[in-house]
This record gives sequence, C-alpha cells and structure tokens, in this order.
Amino acid sequence: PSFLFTAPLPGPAEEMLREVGEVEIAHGYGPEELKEVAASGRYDVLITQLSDQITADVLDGAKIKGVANFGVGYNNIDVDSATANGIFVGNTPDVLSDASANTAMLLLLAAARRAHEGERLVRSGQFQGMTPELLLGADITGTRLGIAGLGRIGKAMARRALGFGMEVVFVQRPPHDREVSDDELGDLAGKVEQVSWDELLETSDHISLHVPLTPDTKHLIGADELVRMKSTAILVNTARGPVVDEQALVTALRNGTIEAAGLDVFENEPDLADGLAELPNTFLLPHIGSAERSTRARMGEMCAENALAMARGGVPPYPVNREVAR
Ligand code: 8YV
Repeated sequence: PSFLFTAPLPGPAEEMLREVGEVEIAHGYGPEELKEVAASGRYDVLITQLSDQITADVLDGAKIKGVANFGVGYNNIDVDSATANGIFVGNTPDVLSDASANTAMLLLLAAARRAHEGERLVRSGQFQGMTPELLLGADITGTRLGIAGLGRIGKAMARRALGFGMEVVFVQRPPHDREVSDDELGDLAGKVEQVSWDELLETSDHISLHVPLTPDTKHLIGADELVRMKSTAILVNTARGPVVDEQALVTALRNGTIEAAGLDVFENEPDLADGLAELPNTFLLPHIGSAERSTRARMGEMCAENALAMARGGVPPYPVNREVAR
C-alpha cells in the first residue's frame, strides 16, 4: 500500500506506515496538486489535515480508497462526495477532547484576567509594582458559563468549568436543540442545565463554543448575537473560526458590546480580521487546541490505523462515513 502525508505528523504514524508500505510526505499542496495526486492512482490513502481542502473536485475521479484526516473536525472534506465516490473518510475523535478543553479553559482564564495586557506590561519593563487596581479582570468562579455544543469537547469543558466553581448551562446543538436525556449527560446529569439558545446568549456570563462547522453553525455568533450577550461577557472559540463573524466580533470588542474574547481559531486562518490583532481585550492562539504532545502523537497513530485499514480495503476504525462499506 502507498500513503501520502500532506504534512509531517507528530508521533509514530509515519513509522507505522513505512513498516507496511510506501510513504511520501508532501508540503503545502494546493487544490490542484491534491486533485492531481488523488487522481494519479499512486496512493491508496491521503493523510490530510485541516488546511487541505478535499473538495468534490478533488474526490470526483480520485483513485484512492480513503482519506485519513488528522483531527476530529472534518469540515475541510466534502464527505458526501467521498461517500458518493466510495471513498472512506476517517478522523481522530475522543483523544483530543481533554487537550481541546484545556485550551478553552486557558483562553477563558487568559481573556478574563487580561493575561495579554499583563504580559506586555511586564516584558516591556513598564511594570512598576503591584497596586490594588492594577489590571482588574472578569470574575470566573461563581459565574455562569454557557456552552454552545455539548459534544465530547463541550462536556470536557463543562467538567473543567464545574471544577472552577462555575454554573454550567448548555445548548447541545445550537441554534436548534432537542432535549438531552440524563443518560446522554452521564456524569454531568444534574450538574449542567439545558437552556434555549436565547437564554444561553442572554444569561451566560461567558460563552464557550464547541460546535462543528456546518451550514447551520456558520456565523452562529454574529452582530445580533453579540448584542444580546452581556456587556461583561467573554467569548471563547476553540471550535472553528467561521462559527463567529469575526469582523462583527472586532466591532463588538471595540465598542464594549462584550468585554473580551479568547480565540484559538479564525475565520480565514491564518489571516485575521482587520483590527483583531490590535485589540487589547483578546487573547489569541494559533490553532493549537489539541497540541499536547501525547494527544498529537495518539492522533497521528489513529490516522495511521485508519489509513492502514482503508488501504487494505476495510472500514477504518474511526470512520466518518461507515456507509461506504455498503
Ligand atoms: C487539529 C482540530 O489539530 O481536531 C480538530 O478538529 O482542530 C485540531 O485538533 C487540526 O484540525 C489540524 O488538522
């Protein structure tokens, strides 16, 4: 079997696949090159990541058995086209839930406590000693966190928030929800409360986004939603950039419509909306949500497991479109 990595991966993935077949590592392939390699018949499986746009154009006429995506989110892949073309897609669920929730908590704390301003003050040599009013920030403990998207990562975030003494409300699949049973909530039953999207927006002290990017969640947070949030609210996004209308967010942060934002993802990564980088009331990270060493190594391993199964003509152990088997 032959495998093409669109970028080097951390962990044992490359070694695992070299033991059984041919491996090539590409760097920075654009849509044309992806289409060309997919159609070439040279590779059984493409091992991709978020910045690879695996569109219908790439998949129609592709001579590959599968796409193993490094990440739980797969909005970069046209899964319907993959399925129509009999191509499996695999992803890396669960393993990164804790690391991603750790990043969300880091962003919430950093934005609330003005970590960016504090760091700059110290590093620039302008810190002149502690004073009682220096860099007062937002409350965390005793406040209400609204979780938009209570899947695996949202639940991991809920556990952390509870540990920080926050009250947790959620909408499982905003904006339209269905009732979530105690069974589904598992260890969180009785500890978190399901509310309407309106209530979450209007009554949460802070909001953290944990939804996949779909047509329903694109610009889930726009100018209208920002106005409905508390003026003291912090917005955290570790999900996908386009879930937030980034230019509307810049306006809201500039005007004091909300207090601050902690962002790990951006609408047009790696570009930022005009004005975002200059705002003091933001804490910005370069999409490192899952970047804990052992998490990333395990994600690579899961990609290799998916790739191997697909190359052998089987169903990947972590499938996105199991129905291809039919
Ligand atoms: C990945 C992520 O590292 O899993 C996801 O969906 O966003 C990250 O964990 C990223 O997608 C790189 O491919």
